Amino acid sequence: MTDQGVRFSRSIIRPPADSFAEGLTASDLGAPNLERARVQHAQYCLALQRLGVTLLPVPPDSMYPDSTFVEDTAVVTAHGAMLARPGAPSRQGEVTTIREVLESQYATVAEIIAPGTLDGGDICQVDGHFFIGLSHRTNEEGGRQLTSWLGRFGYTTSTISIRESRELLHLKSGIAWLGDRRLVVAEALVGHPALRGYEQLVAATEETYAANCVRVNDAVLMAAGFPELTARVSAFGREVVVLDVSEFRKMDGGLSCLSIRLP
Ligand code: CIR
Repeated sequence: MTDQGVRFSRSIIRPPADSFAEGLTASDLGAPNLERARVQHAQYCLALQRLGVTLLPVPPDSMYPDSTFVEDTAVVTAHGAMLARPGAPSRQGEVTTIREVLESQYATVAEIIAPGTLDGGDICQVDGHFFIGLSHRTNEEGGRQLTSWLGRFGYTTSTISIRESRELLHLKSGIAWLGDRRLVVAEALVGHPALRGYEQLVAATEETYAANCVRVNDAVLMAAGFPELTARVSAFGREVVVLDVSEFRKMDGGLSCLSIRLP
């Protein structure tokens, strides 16, 4: 099989909670506007639906300001789902509700256990292989547990440390799988040995944020405001859906973080 990790039928999404602006962020872009964030989130959901994806919505929960960034709470494959164990203590409780949704979709749900930590945003599937980002959220033990679980299904893994990078919170802040052996990568990851053999579309430093794009079925979702990378991805001939996610960026989140995409 080729191009695994680009076809999705369902997606878990969770609208921003009233406490959204109290979430974790290191950005200096100012406070997010909750109403605007909700509108942007609704447009994101509509885009997924238009691409043939059925939404599995989870209600917002103000106890967890970062809970709209659902991607960090799980890793899913065609063979099963694994609950993450987010590296930020304030986010660990988010997995409880996500577990219920995953259990409604999969016969069994595995989980990362302590002392492992792992954020779904650090995991990037490329065909039958997974890049595991070692970050300030995902540790080696979390990576080992995921590797061992994925190995049962014949998937392979390799690790990419982003701990030295100032601009990447998660691995997928700087890499996206477009299918057809093509990756979008941020400058910070260029030359990494794990990426050898792939065609790499490098996002210029000022467009690093747009490297967090998402191939969904026959289209690629991209953040608005990054014309150069958008034009280069469009040149591959797939539909590009440009979405404004400015309010999520203020909270260090991107396009991919807003959904857990299920094959
Ligand atoms: C956090 O710091 O955890 C959130 N404010 C942003 C998470 C973004 N998630 C992602 O990149 N996968």
